[in-house]
Amino acid sequence: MNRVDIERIRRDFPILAQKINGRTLAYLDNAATTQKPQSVINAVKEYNRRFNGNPHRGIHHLGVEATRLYEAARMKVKNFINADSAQEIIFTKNATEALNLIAYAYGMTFLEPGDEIVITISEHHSNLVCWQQVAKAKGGVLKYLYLNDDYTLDWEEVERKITDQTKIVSIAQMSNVLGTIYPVQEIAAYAHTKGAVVVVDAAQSAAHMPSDVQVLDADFFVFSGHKMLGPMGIGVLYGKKELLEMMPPFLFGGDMIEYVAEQSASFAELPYKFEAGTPNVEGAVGLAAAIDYLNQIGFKQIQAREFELTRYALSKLAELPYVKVFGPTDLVKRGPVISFAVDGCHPHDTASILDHYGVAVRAGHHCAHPLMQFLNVPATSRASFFFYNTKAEIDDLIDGIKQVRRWLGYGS
Ligand code: C6P
Repeated sequence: MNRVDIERIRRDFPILAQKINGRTLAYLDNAATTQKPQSVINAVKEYNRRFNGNPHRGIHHLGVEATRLYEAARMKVKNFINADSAQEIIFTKNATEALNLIAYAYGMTFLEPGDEIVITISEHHSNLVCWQQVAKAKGGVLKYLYLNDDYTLDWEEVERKITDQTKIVSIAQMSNVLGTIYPVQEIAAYAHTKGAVVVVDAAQSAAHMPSDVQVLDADFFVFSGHKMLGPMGIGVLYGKKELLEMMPPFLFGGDMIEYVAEQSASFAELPYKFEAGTPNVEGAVGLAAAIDYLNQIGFKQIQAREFELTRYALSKLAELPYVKVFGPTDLVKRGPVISFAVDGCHPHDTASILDHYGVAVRAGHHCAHPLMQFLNVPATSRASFFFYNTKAEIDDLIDGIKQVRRWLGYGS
């Protein structure tokens, strides 16, 4: 991607051109949520202007159009992750709801006392607390894969923790704190030899690398639209058909039933069995437009650009002796998420002073308390990039960090 390309791309994202505190925004909080291109904004607007209706119910024109667009979005998601069938694509509110759906409908149904669930110590609370609940309710055991000093996973740890007792392995493909990319394909292959099902939390990875659920052999795969250029309030649960068919519904109500009698009900076929109530059609339409945009740029370009931005940021941060980075230095093992600490500065002070300079980063525990305990820090600051970011924005981050030190009374 050359300079002309990136300028053209940035023009697609109107929000990036604005000034914050008198300075051009450097939006480096893409792991929290990504910005939307004009095509996504337009798709949602157009849907509401011309096509809004309640899908799967209306005989009238708008109901039919809403159904057509909603199902077209499902097909687009199916192709995006190379699922075998659109029946395996369930729309949810977000990755969190998708993980809860698996925990309730699969975990609470099929786990037995003594069964084990394995996750990594870096999991987001959305992929952690629900498994704690399942383990508690069913008398199971929640086990953690701990990390090496370089913030990656040791294969011996995988072999030690995933055993014949393991029934569920649930792992983020990319850590939202460390940026570590975990070898989920290899872990899935190993977990399957032990008879476990494998859940891949792709909330952080879906926008940054190609997804192929068949190559990964993931049993479940979840992500959120808003972290991949789409709207908030729409997410995806992929599940292998035979597993989804075994599972009871998670929510009950309209659209998920086949027939209801006074004392009993039968349930709709997949995917509708898991989509109770009026769905977020405008969200699905926006997500479809986001997938079009990502495909048009292509993951080859996205990955090459993010690799270069991450390499540049890590090398610049390494020049600051008072900055510690939490995450792999090996660029092949990580994505564009960099957590760091500035010596002598609380992460919240760092983030709010950076905001003063127009640099948006996140600070806090990043919904990963057990990881913070493992790292022995209360919180970190975090910069996260997307293909529309520039080296100039990373320079703003570095200059901003130098200002943070000055504001807090350090020479440099
Ligand atoms: N992480 C972050 O700033 P939702 O909120 O459902 O869209 O995504 C939940 C989630 C699940 N797994 C991972 C790995 C995540 O990073 C997230 C969301 C955001 O890191 C918000 S806390």
